[in-house]
Amino acid sequence: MIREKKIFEKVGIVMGSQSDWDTMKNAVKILEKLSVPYEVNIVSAHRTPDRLYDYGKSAKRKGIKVIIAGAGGAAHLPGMLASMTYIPVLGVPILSKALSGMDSLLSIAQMPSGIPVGTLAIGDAGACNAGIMAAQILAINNKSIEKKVKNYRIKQTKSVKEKPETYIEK
Ligand code: RP5
Repeated sequence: MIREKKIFEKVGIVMGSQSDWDTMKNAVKILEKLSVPYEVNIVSAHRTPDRLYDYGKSAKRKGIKVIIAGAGGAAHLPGMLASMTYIPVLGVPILSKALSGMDSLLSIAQMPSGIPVGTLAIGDAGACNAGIMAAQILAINNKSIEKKVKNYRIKQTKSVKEKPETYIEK
């Protein structure tokens, strides 16, 4: 019998500000559902550059396998973290007030060649999908996470009704 190796792996969720938490908690919710270990921190590329550096340089040592970074406006956090580590970084553009998240989206997506950030959708859907994608990445080497992801998808498919509620067929 091949026993699965006990790996102390987790997802690192970071956000530029407390104000991003409402969005980023959607990543936490899905990781909880999929029983994926995670840690959460506020790290601002502009307001706490030393914390950003320390986080990027220590992430691997702490067992972080994927980073989910949410930021809004001049959203440099995901890209700067990606520049400091080989761990894959998933970027979540926060729905900013001034430009409806387009500023966040473009500043996360438009990385120079050589330093990738996997950019998700703006806002809640992006944070949720970043959580699922992080779980899918960990699932490559972890059968129990793979099973959780598969079950989640099966349940989701089953939950979609064929006809809309209150619609009366003629
Ligand atoms: C970014 O600036 C944060 O990611 C946040 O989305 C945005 C605004 O931050 P606050 O002024 O609300 O703290 O760094």
